[in-house]
Amino acid sequence: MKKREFLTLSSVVALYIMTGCGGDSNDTSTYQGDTKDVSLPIPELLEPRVEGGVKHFDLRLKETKHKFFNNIETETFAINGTYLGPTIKIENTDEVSINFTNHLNESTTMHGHGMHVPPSMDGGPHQVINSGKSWSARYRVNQKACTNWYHPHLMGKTADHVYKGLAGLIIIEDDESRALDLPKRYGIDDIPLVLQDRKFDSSGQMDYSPTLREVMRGYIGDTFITNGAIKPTFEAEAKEIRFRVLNGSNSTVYELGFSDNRTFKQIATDNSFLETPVSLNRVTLSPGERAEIVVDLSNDFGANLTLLEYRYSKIFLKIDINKQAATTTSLPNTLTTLDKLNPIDAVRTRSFTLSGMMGSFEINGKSMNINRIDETMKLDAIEIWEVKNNMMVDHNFHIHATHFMIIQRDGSALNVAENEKGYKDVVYIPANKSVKFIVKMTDYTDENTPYMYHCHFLEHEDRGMMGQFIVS
Ligand SMILES: [Cu+2]
Repeated sequence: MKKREFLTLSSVVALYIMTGCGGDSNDTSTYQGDTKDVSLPIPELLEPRVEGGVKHFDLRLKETKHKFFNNIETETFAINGTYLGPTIKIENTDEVSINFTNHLNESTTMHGHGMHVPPSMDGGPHQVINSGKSWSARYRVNQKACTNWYHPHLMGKTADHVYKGLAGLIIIEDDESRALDLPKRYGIDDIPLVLQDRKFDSSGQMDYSPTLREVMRGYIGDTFITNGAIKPTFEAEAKEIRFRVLNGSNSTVYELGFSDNRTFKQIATDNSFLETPVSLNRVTLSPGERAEIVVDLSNDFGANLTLLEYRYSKIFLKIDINKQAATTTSLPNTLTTLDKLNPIDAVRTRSFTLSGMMGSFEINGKSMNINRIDETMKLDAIEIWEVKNNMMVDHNFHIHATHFMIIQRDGSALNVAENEKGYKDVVYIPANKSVKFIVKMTDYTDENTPYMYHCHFLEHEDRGMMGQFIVS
C-alpha cells in the first residue's frame, strides 16, 4: 500500500508539472489521478430470494461515492454497490420480481432493456419510481438466452441518471445456452464488460455538462471505464474467454478489437445467439448494443493483451493471461436456430425519419410527448420498419419489449453484416444512412400503456427523439 500511495502522489505531481495546471480558470482538462493496478471489477451476481416459486431480486438505488481514482471519492448514483449495479441472472420461464427501491433524492425509473415483458412491467417513462418508493417488475421470463441490461428511463433525465452510474446487466439463460460448450463460469471465463466513457472535473468528480455541439455529436468522455474501473486488468485463464460486452455509454460509438489485431468470434447480438459464430477483428457497438464475443487465449499463457477502442485510441481492458485453464471449452459451430420472419408476410411498412436541429430532436417531425400515442401495432402482425437518419450526425434506433431482424441497410440486404443477423433491439444508423428491419409484437397487449421506440444516444432521446406505440 505504501508504494501505491507514493505512486499516486508522484503521478499527480508529474501531471501538475506537465500540464501546468496552476489554477487556470479556463481549465478544461479532466482529472487524471492514479489508477494503477486496478483489477477488473466483476459485478456481483445477485442471489434471489425465492418465495412461492418467484425469484425476488432486491435492488437499492442510492447516492454514494466510488473510487475511480486511488485517492479520490467521486460522487455517484449506484445500485446496491458504489457504481453500476449487480448482475441479475435468470432463466427462461422463471417467474421473477425485480424490486427497485429508490433511495435517491429524486424520481427515476428502471427499464429492463431487451426484456420481452408487458408494457406495465417495462420500467419506461410511465413507471416512475418516486424518491423513497419501490417498484417491481414482475413477469415470467419469455425469451431466448441473451445479455440484457437495466437502466433509468425517466423523461428528460435518462442521460444524467445513466451517466452517474445507474445500470446493470440481466443475463438470461435457457436450455439451449446451458447445453452449448461455451465458457459459462461467471467472472472466470464468462466475463461481463460494461463499457463507458466519462469526463471528470479537476477535482475528480463526474462532469455532465454537454454543450450544444456535444448534444448533437455525442458527449464523449476522455476517460474510458470498464465495469466502473479505469484501464483495469483481467487475469485470464489460457483458454477460450467469453466477454458479454455492453456499450453502456451515453452517446459514444465504440469500435472494439484487441491490441494484436487478433481474430475473435462474435456469438451473440442484443437478443439472441447468432446461428453460427462470426469471425471478426473489430466489432462496432453503438449505445445500448450488446455483443457476446469469444476470444481464444489457449496459446497465450504468459502473454499480455489489451482490449482497445479504436476510434478514440483508448484502452478498455488489460488482459494478463497468467492462469492455467481449469477446464477447456470448444466453441460449437452451431449455436441456435432463429425464427426468421418473411418480408412477404409483412402487413405494412412504417417509415420513421430521424431529424433535428439546435439541440432538439424529432422522429417523423415530432418531438416526444408522453401524452401522445404515435403508433398502434396489432398483436402478431408482421411489419417492416424503415428508419432514415436525415442528419449529419449518428443515431441509432431501439424498440422496447421485442427484438427485430435487420433486413436491409441503405436499400440492400447485402449491406447487412453477418454479425448483425441475430435478434437485435438496437440498430446503429450512421449519419445519412437508413435501415429496414422486420418486427412482430407478440404475447402482450395493453390499450392504455405504451412502449417506447427511440434513439439510444441518451442526449438525443432526452431531447425528444422518442415515440410511443401501443399493441392492440
Ligand atoms: Cu440519436
